[in-house]
Amino acid sequence: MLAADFQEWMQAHAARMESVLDRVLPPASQAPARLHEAMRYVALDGGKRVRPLLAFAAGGLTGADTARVELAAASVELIHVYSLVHDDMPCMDDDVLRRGKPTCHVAYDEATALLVGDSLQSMAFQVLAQHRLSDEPQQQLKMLELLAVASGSCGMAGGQAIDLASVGKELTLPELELMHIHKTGALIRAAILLGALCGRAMSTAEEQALQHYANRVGLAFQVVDDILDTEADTATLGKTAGKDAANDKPTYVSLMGLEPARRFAADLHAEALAVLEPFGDAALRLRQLADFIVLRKF
Ligand code: GRG
Repeated sequence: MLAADFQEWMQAHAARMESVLDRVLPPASQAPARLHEAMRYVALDGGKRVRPLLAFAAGGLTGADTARVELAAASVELIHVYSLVHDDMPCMDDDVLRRGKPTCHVAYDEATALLVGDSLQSMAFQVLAQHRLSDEPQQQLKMLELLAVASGSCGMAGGQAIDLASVGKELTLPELELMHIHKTGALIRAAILLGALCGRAMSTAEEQALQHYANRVGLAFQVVDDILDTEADTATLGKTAGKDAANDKPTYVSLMGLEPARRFAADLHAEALAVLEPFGDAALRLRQLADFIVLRKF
């Protein structure tokens, strides 16, 4: 059971993300209108906003100005939405439903979906570069580099390549973990680090602890995603359930079985909470987000 004040915090920050995205995305009336309308269709009014919430919580840890964190958080969400749009395309996962709505290439067309993803990706870096997000220019450059590495071939796009190559194959657990550390984990880690980097400089020990937390919640997110894919229904998920098995994709559930996968998620959760101990009360929201990631039903 999530605390009422945490639920309020999540709603308030998700609403804040919505208004920042609304502000940074070009209006649907601006030419090329169809492309801008489609970008707004996929980015607004949907999703759990887990990555932005993690960025806000990590920013809280370093006393960051929320007006800065919201832009860093938006840049990560823009990359995430681009990845969903491309992932749903016929050349990849070929899906028709995302966030409870027809996918971009279904609502528009394939060429538009490709351009929507490209444009959202560029916009993410535009947002990071256009505004002052840290008092230290070097720190801001580090943020740009972090997001670029996390989304590129050594991060999310690389993880997607491993994923596409693994269809119908037997992977070992370490191979599956490597895939997810890239595909899902890299962007979750970037969200947490970008949020924190908007604030005061961290000690090496603090940064290591935060990275450790990020790695554990990133993996827990994926294990739970695999469990939900087998257990939840399409209406609850807002995306097609049972896709992994239908596509013969290796998952934590297919490799370990349902109960061991649940125990693995619980172990990752416990480890994520343990590494936050030195931060004390300042890490409350990060702790609650770890709970949410593991307990969520969608
Ligand atoms: C196309 C370069 C490229 C990468 C795609 C992240 C990804 C790689 C594809 C998304 C497909 C997918 C189902 C991945 C597994 C876990 C995941 C990232 C789920 C979607 O994230 P949520 O649950 O989605 O945070 P919402 O809609 O809530 O934001």
